[in-house]
Amino acid sequence: ATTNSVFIAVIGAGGVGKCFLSQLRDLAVRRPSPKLNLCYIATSRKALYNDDYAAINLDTAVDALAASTKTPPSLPDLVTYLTKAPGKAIIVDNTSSQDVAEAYPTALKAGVSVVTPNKKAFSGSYKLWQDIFQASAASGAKVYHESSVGAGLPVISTLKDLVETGDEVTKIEGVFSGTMSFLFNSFAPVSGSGGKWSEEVNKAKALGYTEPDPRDDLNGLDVARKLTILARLAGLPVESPTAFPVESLIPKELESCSSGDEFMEKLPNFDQQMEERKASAGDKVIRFVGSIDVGAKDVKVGLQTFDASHPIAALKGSDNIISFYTKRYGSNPLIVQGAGAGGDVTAMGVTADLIKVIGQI
Ligand code: NHO
Repeated sequence: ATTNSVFIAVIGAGGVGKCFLSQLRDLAVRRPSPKLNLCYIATSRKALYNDDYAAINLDTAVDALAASTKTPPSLPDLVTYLTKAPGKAIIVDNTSSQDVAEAYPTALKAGVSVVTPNKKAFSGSYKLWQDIFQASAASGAKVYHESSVGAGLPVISTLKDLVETGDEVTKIEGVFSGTMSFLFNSFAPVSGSGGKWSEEVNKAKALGYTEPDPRDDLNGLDVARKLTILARLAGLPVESPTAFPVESLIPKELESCSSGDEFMEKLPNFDQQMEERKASAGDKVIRFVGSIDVGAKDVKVGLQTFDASHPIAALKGSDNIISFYTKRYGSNPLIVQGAGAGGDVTAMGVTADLIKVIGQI
């Protein structure tokens, strides 16, 4: 390894992680300098790394990891390992782990940059948020998390640009969940009758749209996390994703299920409840939306009804739509729209963040 190398540690090799690794392999070919050196890769059970930081082959990394007999070191030990690398180091966290998220301040303080689609760090306690950005400002290590909202869509970068250029964001609203978008677009389409609720939930999981546990999507928490992140970037010090009203679509009787699998098994028993909700909208359609009224400091998440002609009703697939109302844009909001979930589009946001970090460290 030479100093003209960037050392990359990938934590998490699931749906998003695998897509990221394949994008990283292509990026390494397109951008030979600095050399992108994958020096560490891990899942929750296994790790693969070389004590001398020799590059792990990007073509075979996933299989080599599966065959590895090493277990992951503790996060502080991983940070120590990375600080001794012969070049700048970047952690790419493709997990949804709270523990990994809580290690960001330690990594950043030590000069290790962080790139991630994991929402936990940015939507957890406000203190963790402050610790992360203070650590980054102190050391100069970078932290980017574009895919924590709207997958690869330019949502966070757009909001940051609006704020940093001195515009005044008054309201942000839209559909922030790829899973919820897919579910309502297929369960309650503008025309036609739509599928069974539980079957559509199964499809969303199989397509890689849901969180590792689909209950995190259906209880509204995933959207609440995204709104927490955007509200904080817009200047509201929201304490946590449970600090404002969030409507859950988990039937009361299933709140006590001990696993995601048990939940999915019992969900079909509640299809009728969802049919009734759909019917209660009459000529309109139901959609799961979120909004942030910056002036009123009001954040909320839940079901609303929309006319068939409304852009929110007309969304397709797993698309997100996010409208930014600002002083400059006046009554016609700046709108970002497109696929909001799935491995490849989420990994794209992670890879784009990685490219930004490489250009800055
Ligand atoms: P997986 O497939 O469960 O993979 C997680 C990996 O992390 C596994 O390899 C696991 O072994 C590893 N892991 C877990 N804990 C670990 C630990 N402590 N140490 C080491 N490894 C550990 O999850 P995904 O689907 O690949 O998701 C990965 C991350 O991307 C999550 O934080 C997720 O929130 C985030 N993300 C995913 C998506 C998506 O489309 N799949 C999106 C954004 C962010 O925009 C998307 C989105 O918001 C999806 C949302 N459900 C929606 O809108 O519907």
